[in-house]
Amino acid sequence: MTSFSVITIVVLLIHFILGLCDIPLDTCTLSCGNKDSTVRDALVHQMVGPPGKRGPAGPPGPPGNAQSTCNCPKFRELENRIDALEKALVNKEFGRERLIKEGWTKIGAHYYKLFKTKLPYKAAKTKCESNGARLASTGYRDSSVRRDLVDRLIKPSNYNTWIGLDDLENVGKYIWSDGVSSTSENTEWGQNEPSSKNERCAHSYSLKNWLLNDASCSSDFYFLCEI
Ligand SMILES: [Ca+2]
Repeated sequence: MTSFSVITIVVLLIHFILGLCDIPLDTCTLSCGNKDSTVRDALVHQMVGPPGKRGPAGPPGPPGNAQSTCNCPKFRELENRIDALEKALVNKEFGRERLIKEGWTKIGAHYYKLFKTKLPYKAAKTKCESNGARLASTGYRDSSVRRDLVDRLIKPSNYNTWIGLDDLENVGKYIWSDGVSSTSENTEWGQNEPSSKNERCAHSYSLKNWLLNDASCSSDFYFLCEI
């Protein structure tokens, strides 16, 4: 075959292919810029027909990697904190019921119990601590709470009552039993009190309208505990 014949056949084939570019097909619009592939696709489409329906779902895949129920440290930390709060709440509720059953009274933010047992200051302090409490101090500095304590607990007993205030560590430097230093603003002494370096423990004094007096720590008085 001569080269002329070959060229002629190629030209005819190109014309034939170019002619297919204009064949309308339902699944594609032929583009002459992508002639070869679109012609091939069109021919395949006509020979094979349209795609069939989607087949049924395949079998389930293999199980994923086994891991703990929580793989998030922050979430675990929050879980632990919530558990701790729940336990604290239950303990607080239980503690409140126990205190009320044992005769403690809620005044202000704390619970109080007047022990009508006459003891010296240090023994009274120890007795409060054995009950998980301290001699009254934090609430006693609050004038409103103090008025309630005197009116509801101390005055009805009509007897001198130790509270938590002494200068046993340093003479003249009174410290409340919760560790707060006494000042003229947070301590309401009776008139002319404190009166003696030998009187180093404070009590609610019946003879001075239940204001504070420094007395000998060996005196036997009732005592007021605070939780
Ligand atoms: Ca005194």
